[in-house]
Amino acid sequence: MKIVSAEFIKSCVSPEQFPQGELDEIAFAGRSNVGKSSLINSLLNRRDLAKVSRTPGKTRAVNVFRISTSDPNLDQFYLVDLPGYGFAKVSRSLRLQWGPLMDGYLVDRESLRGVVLLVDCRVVTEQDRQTIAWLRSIRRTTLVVATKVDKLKPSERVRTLKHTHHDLGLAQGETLIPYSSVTGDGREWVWGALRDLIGGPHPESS
Ligand SMILES: Nc1nc2c(ncn2[C@@H]2O[C@H](COP(=O)(O)OP(=O)(O)OP(=O)(O)O)[C@@H](O)[C@H]2O)c(=O)[nH]1
Ligand SMILES: [Mg+2]
Repeated sequence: MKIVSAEFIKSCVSPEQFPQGELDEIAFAGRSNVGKSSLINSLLNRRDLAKVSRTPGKTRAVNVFRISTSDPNLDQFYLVDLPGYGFAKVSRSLRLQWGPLMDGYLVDRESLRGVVLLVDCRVVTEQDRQTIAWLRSIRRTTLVVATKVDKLKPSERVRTLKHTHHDLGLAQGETLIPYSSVTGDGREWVWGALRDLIGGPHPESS
């Protein structure tokens, strides 16, 4: 599959700014600094389409990208880079702005086909667990991805991922996709899952 085009559409700080919803979309959520923007770039083979930073809290708005591929099942869709959660250094007023925007988006957005929730492969936080539980409660299809697996020694990889899977409270059959934006590990797996979400039956038509 080829990425035919990937372009930044807009940065939204309030719901009226979200695109009309004429295309299916997939959103990327997770703790600040976990690697959401990096994963989007890695999926698209682009170096800095989504802005990456070592300083947590880089992505502060809902950033929308329009993608088209050579895969007829995927065709055109939006990828949405969400601001991270759990970052204490942003001002209180900014945090108050983020919360409702994110909640509203994830609850109400009709064209949203699924959420990719990123967690650090080595560290699970209470907020990660709460976010998974909340996404479940609002019946959002969620794909959980463990990032930065390049930081694991091959000898500890299986054990650490098992531990992370358990810490997140995932059921036995639920997948935790290992990913590295540095090596591209997990890229095909995630694309396969996105293809199923976007190309699969839509809730309103099933
Ligand atoms: N080793 C390694 N580093 C990574 C990986 N993914 C991201 N990083 C690094 O982690 C830092 C944060 O990456 P971002 O992609 O900006 O993280 P983010 O989740 O978008 O962060 P916010 O926008 O602040 O919410 C950067 O220094 C990246 O280079 C990975 O797979 N492996
Ligand atoms: Mg980001």
